[in-house]
Amino acid sequence: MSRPVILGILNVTPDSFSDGGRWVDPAAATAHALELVRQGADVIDIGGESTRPGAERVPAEQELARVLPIVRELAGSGIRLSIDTMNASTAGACAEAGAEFINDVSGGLADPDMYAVVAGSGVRYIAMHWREHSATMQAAPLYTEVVSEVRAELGERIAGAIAAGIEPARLIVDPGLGFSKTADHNWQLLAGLPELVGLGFPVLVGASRKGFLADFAAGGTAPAERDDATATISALSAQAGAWGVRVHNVAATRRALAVWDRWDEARA
Ligand code: PMM
Repeated sequence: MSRPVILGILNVTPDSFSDGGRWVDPAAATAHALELVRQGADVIDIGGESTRPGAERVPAEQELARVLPIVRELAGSGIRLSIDTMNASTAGACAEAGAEFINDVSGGLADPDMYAVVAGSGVRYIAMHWREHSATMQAAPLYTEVVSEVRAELGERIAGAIAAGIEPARLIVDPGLGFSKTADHNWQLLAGLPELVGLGFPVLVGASRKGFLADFAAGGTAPAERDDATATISALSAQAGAWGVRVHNVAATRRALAVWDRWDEARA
């Protein structure tokens, strides 16, 4: 497949910035995941703890109680799953229940047991660039040269993961747009995607509906108004060599990637 993998977002949280509270009921969550797959999602990324700026932490047991029934149900239907968690205990239980990816926004910094659990489970690991927890992460994001610093810090996460026994072929990296970053930092990281691709690992891009896209909203101020801008970024990320995109509106990104794919095919 030449186009990037599409991870469809399913937040089973009461407080995520764009879809908080909508999919808390397991039946509604499962139905939404099936709809995202119908629209073209390759993988469903399930999160049980909000990481929006200012969010407080959720106990790991509560996070697991939110996601595990949905993981079991969807894995039973043969759907490929990613679990958005910073907790090794949640990662381990979900891997056992059939998840294929662990998506750790802290890149292993939040839980010292994460790398060992992933190493032992055989799942793929998405290491996102992160500096601190959501409660304080937007206080004063500081970089001299954001692309080279994010690249170097992701390199450190990769080295730590490999040292803990995770095979390199199982690793994916993510620049962590909006996590301890200003809008300018996000744009510089998008423009610098080829440099991150140059690390030699698949790169995932998570721009969907984030605040830095508010200037390009279709109409009002609701996060969903940023879906056109998100789909545009999906196509540009494909062009820059991204492995995958993590989005709320799968249908819009799927259409944008189909256009990109046709364009790319004509070049071959
Ligand atoms: N962003 C959010 C949550 N999880 N995971 C990865 N790998 N990359 C991201 O950019 C990312 C993430 C925050 O957004 P949400 O509230 O829409 O889930």
